[in-house]
Amino acid sequence: EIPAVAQPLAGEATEIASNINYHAQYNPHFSPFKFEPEQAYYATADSVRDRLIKQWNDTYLHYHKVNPKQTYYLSMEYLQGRALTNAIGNLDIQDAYSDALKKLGHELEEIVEQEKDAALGNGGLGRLASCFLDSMATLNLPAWGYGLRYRYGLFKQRISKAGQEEIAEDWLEKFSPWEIVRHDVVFPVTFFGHVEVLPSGARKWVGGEVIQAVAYDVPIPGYKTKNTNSLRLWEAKACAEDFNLFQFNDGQYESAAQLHSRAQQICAVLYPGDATESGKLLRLKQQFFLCSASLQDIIFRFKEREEGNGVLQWPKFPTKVAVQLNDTHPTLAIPELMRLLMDEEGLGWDDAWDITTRTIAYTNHTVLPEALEKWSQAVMWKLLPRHMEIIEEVDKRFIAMIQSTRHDLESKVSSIRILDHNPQKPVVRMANLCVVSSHTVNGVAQLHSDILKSDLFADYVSIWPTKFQNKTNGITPRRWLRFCSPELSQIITKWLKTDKWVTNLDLLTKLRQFADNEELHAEWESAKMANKQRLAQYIMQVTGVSIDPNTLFDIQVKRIHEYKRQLLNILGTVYRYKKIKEMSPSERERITPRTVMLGGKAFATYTNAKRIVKLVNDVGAVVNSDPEVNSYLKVVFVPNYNVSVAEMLIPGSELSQHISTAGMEASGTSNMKFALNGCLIIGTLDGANVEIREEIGEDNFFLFGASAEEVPRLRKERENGLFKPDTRFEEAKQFIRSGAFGSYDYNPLLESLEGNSGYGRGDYFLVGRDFPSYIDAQARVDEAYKERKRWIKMSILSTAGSGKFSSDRTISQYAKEIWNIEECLVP
Ligand code: DL6
Repeated sequence: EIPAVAQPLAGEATEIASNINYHAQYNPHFSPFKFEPEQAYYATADSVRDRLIKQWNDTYLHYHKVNPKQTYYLSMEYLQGRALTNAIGNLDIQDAYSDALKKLGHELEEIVEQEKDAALGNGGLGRLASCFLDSMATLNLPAWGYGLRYRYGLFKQRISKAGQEEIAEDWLEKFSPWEIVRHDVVFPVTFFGHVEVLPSGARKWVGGEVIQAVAYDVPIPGYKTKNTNSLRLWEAKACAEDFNLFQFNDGQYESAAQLHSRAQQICAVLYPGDATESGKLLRLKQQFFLCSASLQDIIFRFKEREEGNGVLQWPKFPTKVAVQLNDTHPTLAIPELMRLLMDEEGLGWDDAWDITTRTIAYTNHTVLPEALEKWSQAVMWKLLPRHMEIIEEVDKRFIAMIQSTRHDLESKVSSIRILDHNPQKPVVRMANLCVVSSHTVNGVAQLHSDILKSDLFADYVSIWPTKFQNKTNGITPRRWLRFCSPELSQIITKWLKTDKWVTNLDLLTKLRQFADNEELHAEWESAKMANKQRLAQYIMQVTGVSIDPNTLFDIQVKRIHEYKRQLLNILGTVYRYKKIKEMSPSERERITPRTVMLGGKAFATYTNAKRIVKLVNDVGAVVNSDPEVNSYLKVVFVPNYNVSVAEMLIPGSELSQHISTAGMEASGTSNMKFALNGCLIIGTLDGANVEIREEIGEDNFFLFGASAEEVPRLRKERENGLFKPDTRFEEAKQFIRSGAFGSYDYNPLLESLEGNSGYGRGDYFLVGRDFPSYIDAQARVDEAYKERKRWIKMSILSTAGSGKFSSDRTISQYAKEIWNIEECLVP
């Protein structure tokens, strides 16, 4: 029952309590006679949302009045996680809400757990987009996100005897209190059809299937500021006229609602499987749906804000609009902007091209060939005939430019042009289209940006030397320290005598002067221990495994992929287990006890990744029930890794593994979250690891493995039969093959690490090559952990050196160096 809030309660908390109470009574979704945690969550969220909506409206009106240049971030993915803690934290009303809920008989910590994660993304790329939104609002930048409102986000992972099972994640099962449906913001998006030539000679895309894009707005509050930006997610819907009442009444139910069901498919799932032709077509439809709806909306807003300034000046468009493509997924924004400007607004090619190329910028997030999108020309002609005409023209003009100005590159034309006319499989290379059509191209860590310039995009660099930039990724310090580890945050604030570090993360360097202070050491250790205990409870709850907070907590959590080398971790753990078994009791006395935790989702059709998940679980089952070993080593697979689980794991970590084959991880962002939380890193010189090590000092980083420069040579040597595996590596594989971890056939997985070359063989990711140096680095970790003072000092220095990795820094750089936008503070 809802307690009456009529008693004399003091101050803000009283008002909030009665507001929550009001929402509990009047929320039509729930019975007004119940006030269980779920109802309390929805009522609290509705109450917080009221405040957000006020700020969000004020922000919209202010931007409308000032009419500044505004950025639009186009991304197929956002990994928002939960919103409640973040919203009340950013609004700085945490204590008042906590008190109010107490008065109503609930604990805030318990209430926030009711919220389902909004997981509209796969991994780092989507979470980066969400961190960027937080920083854009915090920095008072006029900047919006655009995405899709997937009905089912990233799948829920369940672990059974067979390994990973995927279950649809119904984040909208009840409803999300954080979105505001905008029935007044709807745009038609066309697919298929054909191109007609009008009497004027102009070309027009006609016919086809028209689906409505309806806006759902998610308010994005900045930290301690009134500015509240938008994340606009598009939902697909068919019109009432498209429902064939005649057919329905005739009993033809499916064909009567055909377009409705086709519309529903578009936003049904994040990343539909694309092994089939229909799957590919659906994914392409999703991409175009995002691009077309967003650009129509952007153009509408541009016109609305320019109204009253006389004749519309189209060349002004790039001075009012910046569009950032988050990887190649929204590439179709390029031909769609061209089409809208030419076919709908009547501009000529040259003007439209000038506007497009001054508006659009592209971020590359991977050098992995399989992740560089290439779309079948045939599918594109069918779905988007007018866009293919435009892409052909861009390609033709690019080639003509090369032929007339760059004879030295003529032999390269076939590889740098946009269309690949390979008769077996003619495709459109989306990354090439992005590079040719964007004013700026950036990588996401210095090493990655250097590789883009020296390798993937080298020929373009010689054409446009100033087009390429680096913007090292960052993470929001609000979610990833201030809110997920309040204990550590309090200590930092106490020692720095200010909480300004939350928006000026460079201030953390001041912790260095206290790195040897015993009082700080004691406080630091006790905060870490509290986080470890909380994590141990969570692990017990979700896996039933009891872990000891006095052991070294060693964590690797990220998408499961062979290049990220979870296999290196588990082989190292298998080797450790075998060695412990062989030790005498007195030798065991010297062991540093460890709890190894791995977590992450494997793409549903990625067989080797799923085998890795199974292996970790099988190893865990044996090790954890071995009484000889389990006080020295435990192995846990943390199921269903997502943003909320990360918020639990990262503060409780002491060592984390970022061990990809050098040159393959564009940046990584969880490495930054761990370091910020005082966790030490064992890692390769890859992605942002390089810069993290520079910032926190090489003595505080456990480095191992080949460098990116060495990797091509090592692969060649291996192909030539010149690689001799270390006996320890052979021993670990042999132990698995012996059946020590069950009878599942791990041969196909282990064979991928053997032989000299071939598909799925030849150890492309150099696990065997890096294994010995990995084992040696782990031995250094064991020794360092025994020296408590040294370890705590390293931990403090990790946090102290993490200032650079705030997404506030990254976004300030995008704003100044790519978007040319400025703060627009809501008064
Ligand atoms: O830039 C965000 C994130 C990086 O931190 C990761 O290193 C990178 O793998 C990821 N890239 C992608 C793109 N597709 N793939 N693979 O997710 O971006």
